[in-house]
Amino acid sequence: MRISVIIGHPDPGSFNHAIAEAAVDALEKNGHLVSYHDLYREEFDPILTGPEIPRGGAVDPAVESHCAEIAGADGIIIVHPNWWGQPPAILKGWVDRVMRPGVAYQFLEGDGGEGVPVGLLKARSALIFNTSNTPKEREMEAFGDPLDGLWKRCVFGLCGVSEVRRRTFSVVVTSTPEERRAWLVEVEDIVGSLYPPETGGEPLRQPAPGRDPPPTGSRGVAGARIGVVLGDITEMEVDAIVNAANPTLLGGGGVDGAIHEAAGPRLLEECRTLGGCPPGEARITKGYRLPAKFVIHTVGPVWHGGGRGEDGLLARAYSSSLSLAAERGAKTIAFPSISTGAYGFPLDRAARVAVGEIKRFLETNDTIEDVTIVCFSEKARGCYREALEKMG
Ligand code: AR6
Repeated sequence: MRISVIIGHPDPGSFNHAIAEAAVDALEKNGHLVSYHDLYREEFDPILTGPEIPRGGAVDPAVESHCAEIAGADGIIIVHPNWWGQPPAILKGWVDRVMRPGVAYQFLEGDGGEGVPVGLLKARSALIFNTSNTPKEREMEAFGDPLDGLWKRCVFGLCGVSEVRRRTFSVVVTSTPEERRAWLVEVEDIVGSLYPPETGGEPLRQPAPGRDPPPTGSRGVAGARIGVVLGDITEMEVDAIVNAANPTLLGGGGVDGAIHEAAGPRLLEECRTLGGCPPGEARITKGYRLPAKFVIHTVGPVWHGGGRGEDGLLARAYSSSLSLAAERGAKTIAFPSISTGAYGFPLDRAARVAVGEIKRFLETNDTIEDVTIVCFSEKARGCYREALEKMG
């Protein structure tokens, strides 16, 4: 399952972060694909602007990326402290901007917004972890636990998530290390019971079984320099690997999360200096702990049905990455299947766009000797092989 974990706490050493990390560990142990967002670390902008409000309004790419991830998540975990009976403003702003009409809910035909909306989130369950310095009895007596209604009814109930569990750990400020350790074990247990081990589905880690033999049939010179493998891109021994990032360039789930995890924290430090990247463009960093010398971060389009220039943007994500690789003298480069995970681009169409664009680039460029498309599932490998056979 794809699980989004969203944390809103300003201190990276906080107990909230320990909770989020324990949740991520439990999810990964059970084979789930985690999309992790530390909103303060990402410097998420919580301010919803006027033009953004209506359905179809102007949404900035960083928010659009969050929208795509949350719409595609099978489960959602939120971690935050109880401040004034509310989440920190940054998290409230995330709800304002990401739980949009058309993404998280919609009104029925003929309803101008006064009726009861229909929830659109795919996730069937959500889990909220809170920390508090108010004892439980006083919270109930004096304040009525406003966070419970906020998350269960106002947010997730309205957006169609039927099962919402919540656990508050209190009082954190006076807790002992033993208590906190026990709480973290409880976090793992709760997460494990709601999101048990994956059976079947797309495996997360697969051995790279080597390159497929070149497809048969007549192939041009450019096609001969393109290969398709099944494997994990973080293990590729090439000059540059490409990351399917989001416009913040500050990490995320899917292949982005895997690359940051394998490269280590210095990759994120360098990414912070880049100031983001719009869809269709690319930026380059060092590879740090990866076997690859460089990481090229590109941002593919979020799929909206094909009528919003998605093909063109996807093609540009490939060509921008290849140009940057060639500028830096990289001779071998590996791509993941950009936009086909959280961003929802149909696989067979993405494969045709990718192979077509890579081929076009190689026809006029001699620096790059070899391009490998690294697929994470048999299904993806089949689509890229087919595109290569038809176009190579
Ligand atoms: N190696 C190769 N391919 C992988 C790996 C891996 N280690 N892990 C996943 N894939 P996605 P997108 C495949 O969602 O659709 C991120 O959170 C995966 O099976 O990673 O471009 C970013 O921060 C799928 O086929 O990228 C953005 O917010 C493909 O990589 C957002 O997701 C791409 O899936 C970008 O979405």
